[in-house]
Amino acid sequence: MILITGAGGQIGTVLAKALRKKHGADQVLTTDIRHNDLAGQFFEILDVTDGVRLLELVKEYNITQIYHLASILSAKGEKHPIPTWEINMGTLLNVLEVASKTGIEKVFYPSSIAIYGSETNLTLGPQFGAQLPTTVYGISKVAGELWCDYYFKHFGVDVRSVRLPGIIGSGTLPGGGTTDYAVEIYHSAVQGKVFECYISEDEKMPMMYMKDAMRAILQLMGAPSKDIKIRQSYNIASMSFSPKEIYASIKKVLPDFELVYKPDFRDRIAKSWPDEIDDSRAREDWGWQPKYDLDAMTKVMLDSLSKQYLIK
Ligand code: AKB
Repeated sequence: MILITGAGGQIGTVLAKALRKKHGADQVLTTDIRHNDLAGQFFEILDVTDGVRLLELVKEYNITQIYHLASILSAKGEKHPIPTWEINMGTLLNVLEVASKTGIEKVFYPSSIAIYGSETNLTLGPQFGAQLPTTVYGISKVAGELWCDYYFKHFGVDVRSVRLPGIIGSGTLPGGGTTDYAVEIYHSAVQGKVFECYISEDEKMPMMYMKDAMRAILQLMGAPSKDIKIRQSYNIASMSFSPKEIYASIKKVLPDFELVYKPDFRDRIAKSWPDEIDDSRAREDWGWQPKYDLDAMTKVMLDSLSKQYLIK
């Protein structure tokens, strides 16, 4: 059975659905610190900082794979640096420790484009090197990647990871991230509201449509172990755009949509990240290939959200 931590979040809710479809609803145990409507047939409250409880659940449900999504993201992390470090690192170490003690077959760990930092002044983030993050979240992801590699080399834990860009989907809203504007903008557009954008107009960040992100995670986790040659984390890329570009893409469909720029501290975080990342190793090693570009994503996001808001 598969255990997902942080399953009530933006990625967790969609991943739980995808894993249920692939492996069967009775093969997925979702966990989170609070109950969620999309929790599914098997759900347990779990604060992953509690390693004893995690171990109990792994034994009780005969868990063979863990997808560890619970984490505090970049913007929220800057408001609570020490708790963010404790939560992000403590939970990962509990997962890796339990995996090594119980013979879990595979672990998935999402890293992030936040591992890069402004000192490196990058346009294209490379697969290796140049990891000088300026946020606590980014520091925790760099350290987390190294711990994954360590547990693979020293204890044989088959842990796999991708550095996720901003993920955009029409389901559960993201919370506490720097890239969240790229989801919120679509909600404002379909509701006919003026969007206040906290990122400056030309600031590009790497982004990805949720369906592509799901394919990447499932493809990585399904690949033969010998093909996973990088055990820190793989860069995966799809599209990269600025607020001005996503605004223009939405205006092609909704010409009356309006936006005002009010950059805040999140703009500084965005500026510390590269515009794009080099994902050639993921393409070579396990065949990664994105499908959606900005206009294709805009179309599906606007279609899907228009239906959701009509129902509400
Ligand atoms: C964030 O903005 O913090 C996340 C991320 C890029 O990891 N979406």
